[in-house]
Amino acid sequence: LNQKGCVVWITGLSGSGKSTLACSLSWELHTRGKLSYILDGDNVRHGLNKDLGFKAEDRTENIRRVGEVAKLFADAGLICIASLISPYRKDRDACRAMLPDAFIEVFMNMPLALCEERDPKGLYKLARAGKIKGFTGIDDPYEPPLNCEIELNQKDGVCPTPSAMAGEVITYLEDK
Ligand code: GGZ
Repeated sequence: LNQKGCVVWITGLSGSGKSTLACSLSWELHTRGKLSYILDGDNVRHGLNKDLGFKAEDRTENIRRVGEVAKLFADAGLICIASLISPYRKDRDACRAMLPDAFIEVFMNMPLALCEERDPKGLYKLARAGKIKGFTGIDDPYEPPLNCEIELNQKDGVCPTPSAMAGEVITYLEDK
């Protein structure tokens, strides 16, 4: 493999575009001959982490396990793309500590109002109606990164396209 393993950790609210960015990034890497693998919170929760819910300890354990698996992929030389809300700073930092120099934190800094308007699965609506308790951004906290490698946000109220955002990540990886 002509690549060095690493973890691209995408954090942000539900509906902020993490999974879309992960797919776009994986595709762009593929076209450049780079091998990547996506660990998506929503998918991993159907298998490896199906015993976990959304209370704080469960989210922490969810992040810890995905961090460990991501490290294995990175050790194998892949670019592992982890896309999870990962709302708690200490949990993300613990994953970073496992991978010194090979952890790239990407913050999808999209306004709650935008995520809520997109509401692809109708979960915000349910959370506002009190039918889901402890929903991130509504009645559960999201702690933004303080020192992330890449922050993606809207420009003049417009969200960049997934491929433009993937391009920003790739430029960072190439510079490294
Ligand atoms: C946040 C929730 C919740 C609660 C269900 N809070 O946008 P989605 O739907 O497809 O992805 C979200 C997913 C979050 O899983 P993660 O593993 O990324 O979360 S964490 O990092 O916090 O462990 C959302 C859905 O599950 N979902 N209930 N209460 N998101």
